[in-house]
Amino acid sequence: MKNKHIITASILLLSIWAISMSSSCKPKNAATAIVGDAANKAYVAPGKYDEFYNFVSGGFSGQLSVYGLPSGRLLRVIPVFSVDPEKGWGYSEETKPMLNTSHGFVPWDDLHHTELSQTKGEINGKWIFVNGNNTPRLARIDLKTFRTMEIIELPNSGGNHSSPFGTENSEYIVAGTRFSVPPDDANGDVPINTYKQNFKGHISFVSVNPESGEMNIAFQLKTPGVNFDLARCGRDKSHGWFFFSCYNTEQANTLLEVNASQKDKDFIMAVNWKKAEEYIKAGKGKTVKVKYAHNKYNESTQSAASEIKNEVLVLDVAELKDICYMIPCPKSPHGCDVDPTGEYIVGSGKLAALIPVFSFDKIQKAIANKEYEGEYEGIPVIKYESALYGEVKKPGLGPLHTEFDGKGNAYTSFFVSSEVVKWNIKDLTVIDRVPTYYSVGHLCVPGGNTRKPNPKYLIAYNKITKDRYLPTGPELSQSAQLYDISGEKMQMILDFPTIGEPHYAQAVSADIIQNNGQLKIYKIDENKHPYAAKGEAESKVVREGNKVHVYITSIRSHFAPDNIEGVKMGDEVYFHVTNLEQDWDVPHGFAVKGAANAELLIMPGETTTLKWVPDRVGIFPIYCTDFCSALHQEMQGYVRVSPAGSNVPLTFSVGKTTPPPADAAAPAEAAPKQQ
Ligand SMILES: [Cu+2]
Repeated sequence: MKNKHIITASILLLSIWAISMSSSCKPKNAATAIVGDAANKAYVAPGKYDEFYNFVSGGFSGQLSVYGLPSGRLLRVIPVFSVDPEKGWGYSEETKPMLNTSHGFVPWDDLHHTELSQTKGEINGKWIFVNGNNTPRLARIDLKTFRTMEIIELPNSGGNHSSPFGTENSEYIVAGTRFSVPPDDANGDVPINTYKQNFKGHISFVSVNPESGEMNIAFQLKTPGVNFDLARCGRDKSHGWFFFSCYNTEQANTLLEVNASQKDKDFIMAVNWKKAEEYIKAGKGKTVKVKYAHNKYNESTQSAASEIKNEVLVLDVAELKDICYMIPCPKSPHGCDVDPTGEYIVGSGKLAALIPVFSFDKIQKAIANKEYEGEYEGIPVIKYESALYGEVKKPGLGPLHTEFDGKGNAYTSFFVSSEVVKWNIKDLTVIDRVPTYYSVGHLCVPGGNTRKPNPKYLIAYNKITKDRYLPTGPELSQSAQLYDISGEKMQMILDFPTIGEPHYAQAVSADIIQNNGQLKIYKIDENKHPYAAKGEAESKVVREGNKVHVYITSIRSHFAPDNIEGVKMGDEVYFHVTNLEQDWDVPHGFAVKGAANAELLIMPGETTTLKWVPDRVGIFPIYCTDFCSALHQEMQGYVRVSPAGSNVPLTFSVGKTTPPPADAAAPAEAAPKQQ
């Protein structure tokens, strides 16, 4: 049986890899991989800036990290889908709504891919979009502030892997479900083995406002129930199209490692999104009842709000025949990458030993001439040979993902054979190969998925580290490797550890980010936060029932007020901390003993709120957590908590030292009993 042979071959490939990894982890040339002038090439002298920003997905950390290249210096971790006590993300009252979903507060996700916003197929430095692969979400980060500004949940989706990939002017960010599931408006209480009848895929086209960046689910495509893996937009001549890699076209519902590897070929799905837009305009979209959260951070009030939405427009691609076309692609394709000219589409079958390269012109011709080999659930399947430009023969084992240098070369990662292979797109010949340490996933060339790559470096994001760093117990940090690709041959120049598990990452020339209007402070007179105290004179403590609002300011090196009395058991205390500083890089922190959340980190001119419910009577210190001045250690205060029903008046002060009242040492029993 052919299928059986293929499975056996696939398992064999993986076994060979497993044996080679366990018996001789270190390839022979590992020790000598870094040679000659490599150290100089990656060295960025103290005080000098890096040439590129590298935005690296954090995988199961749920966050995005930012590195400088070529130094590999970690510049920032941007919290997105996971709570982050360092910055109070998801802990402050202002940011909690950002993590709201139709399931309620979801404080974690699995962030796989990045998409820098583009204009005319080039990176514009405005925003970076990232995906949440678990509870399907898309996020937008503003590159003026390096902060998450918007998160939108995706209905009708069981995961969100094929995401967030954008069109050439960021008209849309697309998000294809990884797991097909019954649509949200269908009865989902069905036997799992009715996958073929009941499970459907959905791809969301999320529009992006070119001025504000605000996202909106413009429409979804309802597709056959398959797993969508990765995607790329058409470029230049193929602008208007989108290409998605699909696996599990077998529609298996169990043991996918075997059952989703049955077919010799899965598909790349080509989508004519301009055609889909026409259908939407012509009213062919069907409004479907769903439930999803749309969370936005308002920079003026410095607060987020979450809205639950209930409808989405859906186009059924099996009914509207000329939106989608399937292109057979060997086997279980991961990467589906379009070259800078928009003519070549590179498929990367995880279990294949060749790289198919498809031609956009040939695909168009095949559609015009109906060169089909049949249909897949109502979608025409273009003949493999009719779409194929050619195959790169014996490039390596397990191609995963391809980036481009804009000089006619492609760089493909090979997970199984642990290497990066450089090959020529036109003649499909291999030019160079270098080992990775070990088992590389995605690659990144700055601008490598745009019309104009900046091909100085290539970074490999590896899944396995083994012996690269000092041992740290059972878990080793994942590793990235930096290669100089400015010459004919690739040269490894640096290893650097990463946070979480990086999947896709992107890099951009530093001047594009530096010159995008970077924000240095929030102007205090533009602060529209409802609980801001824009000067110490506005600081106060106000009781509303059992809610105590503390309008507290911070400036080097004290809080105002710093003595608060009259809080009682049963109160909810809200510390609204306004940082009065108006200098770059002078945040203050805020923490209170026993708070069941995190600290706050408040930027100059910003107001942020910490909720605290005291659990006992006593004196509670508050202090600044971010070393802000020589007298930072003195930046502290006290809150007195009295029993419920106590008659201690609500008072607040700073700098006031009154003589001790006569009852200062009054025994506890003099106060009303604690309840
Ligand atoms: Cu401070």
